[in-house]
Amino acid sequence: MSQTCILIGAPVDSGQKRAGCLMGPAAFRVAGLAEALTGLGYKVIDRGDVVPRPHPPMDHPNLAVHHLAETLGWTEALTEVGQAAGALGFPIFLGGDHSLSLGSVAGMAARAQAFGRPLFLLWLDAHTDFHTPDTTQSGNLHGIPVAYIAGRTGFEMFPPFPAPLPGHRICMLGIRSVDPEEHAALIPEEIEIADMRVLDERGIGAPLRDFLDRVRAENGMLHVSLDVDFLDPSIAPAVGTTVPGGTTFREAHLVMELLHESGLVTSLDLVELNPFLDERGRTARLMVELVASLMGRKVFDRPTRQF
Ligand code: B3U
Ligand code: MN
Ligand code: MN
Repeated sequence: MSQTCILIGAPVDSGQKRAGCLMGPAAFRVAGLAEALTGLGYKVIDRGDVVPRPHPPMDHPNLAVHHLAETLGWTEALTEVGQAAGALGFPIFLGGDHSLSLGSVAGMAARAQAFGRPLFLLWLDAHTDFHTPDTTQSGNLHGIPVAYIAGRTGFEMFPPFPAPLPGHRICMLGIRSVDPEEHAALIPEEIEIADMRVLDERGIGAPLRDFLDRVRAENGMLHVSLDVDFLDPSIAPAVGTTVPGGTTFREAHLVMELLHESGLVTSLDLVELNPFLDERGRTARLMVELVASLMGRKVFDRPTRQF
C-alpha cells in the first residue's frame, strides 16, 4: 500500500432526501481519522472538502429523480479530484452519501486506465445500488452508482464512464435489500453477490478470499466502497437507510484485516454516515477503527495466512 493517504472531503447529500450526510467529512475528522493513520506510520494529506461543479437545473423523464444537476456537478468534480489525488497516494473519500461513488470510482477507473491495470470494485453495502435514473422509484441517486460503473445504459447525461467494469471485477458483500428492477438487471450479470445468506452459510472470509485471488491474478487495482449500512444498525446507527441483519463488529474487522493482508487495496470510499443520527459519535468512531484495521492495525503481528 502507498505510504501517503489523501483525505478527500465529499460532503454530498443530494443523492437522498435525509439531511445530514454533508456533515460526514467533519465527523470523520473529529473522530480522529487522520490521527489514526498517522499513528500507523502514514503520511496524511487532507486536501479539504471538494466543491461541486455548478450545473444548470436539469429534468429527467423519470419524475421521481431529484437533484440530477447537483449530482452531475459532484460526479465531475470528484472524478477530477480523485484522479489527481490517485497520482499522489492512496485516496480516501469521506462522504457524503453513496452518489459520491459515481465520481470517486470514475476517477479511480481513469487512474487505473492510465496505469494500464484493471480496476476491481468491492461494494460493502446492504444495497446493490444497481438502479439507473430510469428505474429508480425513490429517485434517490445514491441508488445508482454500481450501474454506472458497470456500464449499464441510461447514463447518457453523465460523463462516459472510463472503461466500465465487467461484472467479474465487481464483488458485493453484505447485501440484504434489493429492489425488483435491480434484481432483474443483476440476474444476467457476472457480478458476485455475497448476500447475507451466503455470508451465513460460508462465513465472510471465504467469498472475500475468492475475490481477492481474482484481483491478484489480474494484477488489479482494488477500490473499496464502504457504506455504513453494511454494518448492523445496532453497532452503526448513524445512517438514513438502516436495514436489520447487517454484518457484525467482528465480521467487519475481519474483512478489513483480510484486505490489508492482501496488499491489493488502492482507494477507499466511506459513505452514508449521517452524524445527525449518531449516538455520541460511536458510528464515526467505529468507521475510523475499521479504516485503521484496513490500513494495518492488528492485535498480533502474525505471518500471512498462518490460520
Ligand atoms: N434501492 C433503494 C434503497 C436504497 C439504495 N441505496 C440506499 N437505499 N441507501 C433505492 O432507493 O434505490
Ligand atoms: Mn450504498
Ligand atoms: Mn446502503
